Amino acid sequence: MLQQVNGHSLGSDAEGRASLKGDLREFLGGEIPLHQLDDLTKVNPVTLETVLRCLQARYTEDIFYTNAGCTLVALNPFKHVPQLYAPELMQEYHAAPQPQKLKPHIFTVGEQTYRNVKSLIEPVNQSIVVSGESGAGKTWTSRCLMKFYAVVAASPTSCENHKIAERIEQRILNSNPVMEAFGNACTLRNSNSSRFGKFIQLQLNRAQQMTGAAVQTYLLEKTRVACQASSERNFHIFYQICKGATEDERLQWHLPEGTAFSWLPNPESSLEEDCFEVTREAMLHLGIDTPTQNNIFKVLAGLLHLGNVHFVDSEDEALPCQVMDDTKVSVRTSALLLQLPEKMLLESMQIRTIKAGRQQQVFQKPCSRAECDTRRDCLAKLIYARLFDWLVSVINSSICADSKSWTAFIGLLDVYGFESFPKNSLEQLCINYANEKLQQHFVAHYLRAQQEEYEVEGLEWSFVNYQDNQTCLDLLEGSPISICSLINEECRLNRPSSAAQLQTRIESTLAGRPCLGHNKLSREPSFVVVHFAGPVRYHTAGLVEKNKDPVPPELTELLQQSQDPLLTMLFPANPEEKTQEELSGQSRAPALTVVSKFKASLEQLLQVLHNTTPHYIRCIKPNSQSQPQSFLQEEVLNQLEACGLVETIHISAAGFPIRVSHQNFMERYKLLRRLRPRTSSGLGGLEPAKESSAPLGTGPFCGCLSSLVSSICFGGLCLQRGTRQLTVV
Ligand code: AOV
Ligand code: MG
Repeated sequence: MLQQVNGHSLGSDAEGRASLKGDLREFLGGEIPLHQLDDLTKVNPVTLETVLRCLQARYTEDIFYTNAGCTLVALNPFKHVPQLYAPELMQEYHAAPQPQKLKPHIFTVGEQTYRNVKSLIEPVNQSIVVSGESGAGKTWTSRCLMKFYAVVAASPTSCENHKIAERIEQRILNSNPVMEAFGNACTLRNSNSSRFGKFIQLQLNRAQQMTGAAVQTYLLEKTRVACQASSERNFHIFYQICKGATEDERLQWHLPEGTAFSWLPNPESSLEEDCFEVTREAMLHLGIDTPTQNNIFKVLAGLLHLGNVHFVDSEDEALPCQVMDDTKVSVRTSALLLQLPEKMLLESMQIRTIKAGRQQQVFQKPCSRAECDTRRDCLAKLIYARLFDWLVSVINSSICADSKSWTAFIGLLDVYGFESFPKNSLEQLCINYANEKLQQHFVAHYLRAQQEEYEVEGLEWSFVNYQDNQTCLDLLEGSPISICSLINEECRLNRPSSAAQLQTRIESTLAGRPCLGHNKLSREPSFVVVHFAGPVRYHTAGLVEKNKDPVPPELTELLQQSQDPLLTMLFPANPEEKTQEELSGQSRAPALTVVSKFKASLEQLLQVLHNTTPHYIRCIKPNSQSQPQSFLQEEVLNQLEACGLVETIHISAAGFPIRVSHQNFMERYKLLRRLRPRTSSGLGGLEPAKESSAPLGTGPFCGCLSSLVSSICFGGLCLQRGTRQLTVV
């Protein structure tokens, strides 16, 4: 791999590091040490190799942020660097006349975004898209940005309409530990991996104070509640309860110390499970009082006991499978904690009810052992997913501002990063599909649209080629036939299809598609997709069933019988609006599949992003062992290649970093119309012939302007392009 980069061998990691110092001179004529290059557009020549070496030189010097034209590259330090996120530093970036002149930092992006909101004409919504593979540092970065805005955009008033009158920023920050406790888990790639996507809108008023926020979440990986891959763990909150509960709570929740739970694998200590107090405190601040919290934890303890229920095949096929003797107590405890009739709980797992005929006659059929297990898991997923959604809605009602009190928002996007595990299923397919969509957004917005705009503006421009991921998206979601459509069709046809059949269907129907990889090595039925970030093998076993995500109506009916206050609220007996699951269990209309729902929610998200000014932060994981001071060239190289960083730098280096619409420019710089330039750089072109008739951002005026101006210092009225500098005092 390394040998292929521009024909150079990059050598081993150690060699690379040793030769770095010498190489600095080679690249830069011996003038600036490589680690001091704050912007990768200044690396000369711009190649994967030079970019990699510059990043490595900086990493070795503990410099973790580097500009790459329009994007910021954030290397994960894998160690605490408290001074990098100190409130004083936030203030420094906030107060700087030109924050982009300070050292590259996520606070530069934060501050620029913040200033951009304030336009002369209309406030402009902004978004920051944080991307990178699993464990690269997206959630960390979003959290730090939220803290930044909490400092620089602090609202002077506290929120009175809440039981705890306190600053809104603090409540917004409190949403993080709660959502991470319930939605993050330890995976092979990241010990605090987000298992849901999140888009948070920080709402600002005209005075640019944060008055509220709204969180939108995407597809929680609920299967994790009942099934964890080997060496992985369940959601943090379960470990937090088991470790953090007091003696009294242990008694109430039936969690005697040392109890082994099937759904709590790998209980060895981790930092996240020590956070029970932090989670509880944050919940309290968000308006979830202690009795409600205790209710939540009691229900979660009920789920843990449910996971300990195991079935054995019955000798008589006409009889339902029986509960293993030594797990009968778990049924009792679970029923007690979930406040369900024990017999009904058990039967809902053991017996399937079928309605048939015109009269909708009810038949009962005993379930096989596998079916009993599936129904038990389904019950847990159903409760956990509803609980998570409810928590998000409580958080929203606690932090969301009245629509009249804000005029623009800054959106922070933190989704699960690209993943490839030894076994990948529908969860990874959805996660990687989301990452493809975001990459496409970047490509469309930056790499393609920007170059097309230069062309339209009539600017001299030699097109920079870039890797488009459209072919992969066509394979995943394109019409009429794609992987998603084939999986959906299997669900719709509702026919028994084996994992091998699905593999054959995908491979034969989509044969020849460039991103469908060769699938020779696997013994298990699977298919390979060559994503922009690398090839991933998806196992087809259980894929269709996961996509259907069926909820037997008996399970919802069971939960509607619960006497538990929380479950009564989550599963009302007479819901005003039937949920998707309930409808799917009761009507004959084809239910929406997981993939279809996810696709629709992603499209909505992209629509929101399209209507904002986007900013990009690329998080890079320097090594897959999450170790500090280790920069593995090949691993970084793969990430740089995948995200098209070199192309981005080329376009940024040759392009125009700031584009101002005709109207905005004239508004701000109308003074210039009457001034003659001091140099003979031909500023006569600034005089617009037909100022009002030109559409915003286009027309001869803007073209001429763009060719004159490669950077505009708004504060100091200074226009410059390369050596032809024009200063207006
Ligand atoms: P992710 O969000 O990108 O992965 P995280 O933000 O959870 O990754 O980062 C992974 C881990 O790296 C964190 O738990 C920290 O230990 C460490 N880390 C990241 N950024 C920093 C930083 N700036 N300073 C110090 N440590 C850091 V995933 O959620 O898995 O896609 O689904
Ligand atoms: Mg994350």
